[in-house]
Amino acid sequence: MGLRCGLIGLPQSGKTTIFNAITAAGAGSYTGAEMNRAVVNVPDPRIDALVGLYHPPKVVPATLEIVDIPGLSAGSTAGDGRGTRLLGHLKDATALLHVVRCFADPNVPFVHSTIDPRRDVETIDLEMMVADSRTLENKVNRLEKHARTGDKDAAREIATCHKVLAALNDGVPARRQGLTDQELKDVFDCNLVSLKPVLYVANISAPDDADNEYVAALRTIAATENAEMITISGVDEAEIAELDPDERAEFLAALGLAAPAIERLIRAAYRTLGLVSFFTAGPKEVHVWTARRGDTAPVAAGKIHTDMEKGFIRMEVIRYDDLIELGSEDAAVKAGKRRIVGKDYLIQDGDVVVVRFSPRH
Ligand SMILES: Nc1nc2c(ncn2[C@@H]2O[C@H](COP(=O)(O)OP(=O)(O)OP(=O)(O)O)[C@@H](O)[C@H]2O)c(=O)[nH]1
Ligand SMILES: [Mg+2]
Repeated sequence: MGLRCGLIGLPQSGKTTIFNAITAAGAGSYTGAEMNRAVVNVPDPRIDALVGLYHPPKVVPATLEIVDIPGLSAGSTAGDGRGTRLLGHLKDATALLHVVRCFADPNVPFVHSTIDPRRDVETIDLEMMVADSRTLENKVNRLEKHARTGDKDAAREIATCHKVLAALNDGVPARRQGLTDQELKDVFDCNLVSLKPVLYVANISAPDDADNEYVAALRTIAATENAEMITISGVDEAEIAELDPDERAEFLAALGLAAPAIERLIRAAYRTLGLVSFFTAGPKEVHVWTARRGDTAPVAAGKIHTDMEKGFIRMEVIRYDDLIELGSEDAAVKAGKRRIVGKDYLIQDGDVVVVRFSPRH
């Protein structure tokens, strides 16, 4: 399961600059008139340590797909506006990275003469809600004839659509409507953009500007909706991404940054989405897998192969820290650090696992 993030924000907020910083200007990226798309490996220092133990010929990191669309402006989703089409590129995104301009630089044009994160966030939310309203209305129109012939499911889905529509009209994005599991299922096929979890990205001019008043305003917005916010200096990070690894570490240190934007962003995105990484590791391959926090062992095993979920027998788990500290699987087993767990075990970030399953289940 690759993570897919869509960059969203006003024009000239710094999305493409951040896209370039994250994707190191293009490795495997596709650049079109209407969007940029790239797949990057998720950096994880634990991979190197595991490779150091097993020296496998193959290493498979987790991936992040990132999509960058041009900025939306107020009114751009009205009618069959361009904004609607642009948002269509984000339909399959798992999460949105909402880039908000938090730097005041008169030399960089902007749609407004002032910097105001609240106004900007509300503008983008509104565009998403307008687009979602139309999607829901279309669904209602489509289902009405079924409901008239007594289709109970159709009637329930219509009722849910009306409920979500009413809240959108009141200015509440779908992600903040507290929808029940059934309601989420009812609107699942709509791929509502305002339902997607948001990670706010404050684009600042320099890392030491991370405490400016705009960042503070955005942090408040993020806090009220229980979302995360990170600061990224788009221009600096784009420069960092172009350096070779040695120089990169030096440059980061000089800027007072602990990790490049991609690492901070990924960690925040994983927290936002409740994702954890677990590993399979051996002489043939080190492989990073992504599961949801709270997934049981069989569900996590199913990320590796559906047969492993269906025929799940047990999982053997060594914590990454124990494995590295003790230096080998054998040593970990001798130290009693390998646990045999069953169907109820909840997968943890950093588990190194072997799945035992019956293939002909
Ligand atoms: N001073 C300063 N300028 C920045 C920063 N980030 C981006 N810019 C500049 O802002 C301008 C717009 O940046 P883009 O990354 O193209 O913005 P965008 O959000 O992709 O814009 P659209 O694609 O038009 O929606 C460019 O000239 C960037 O060099 C920053 O952190 N500080
Ligand atoms: Mg752009």
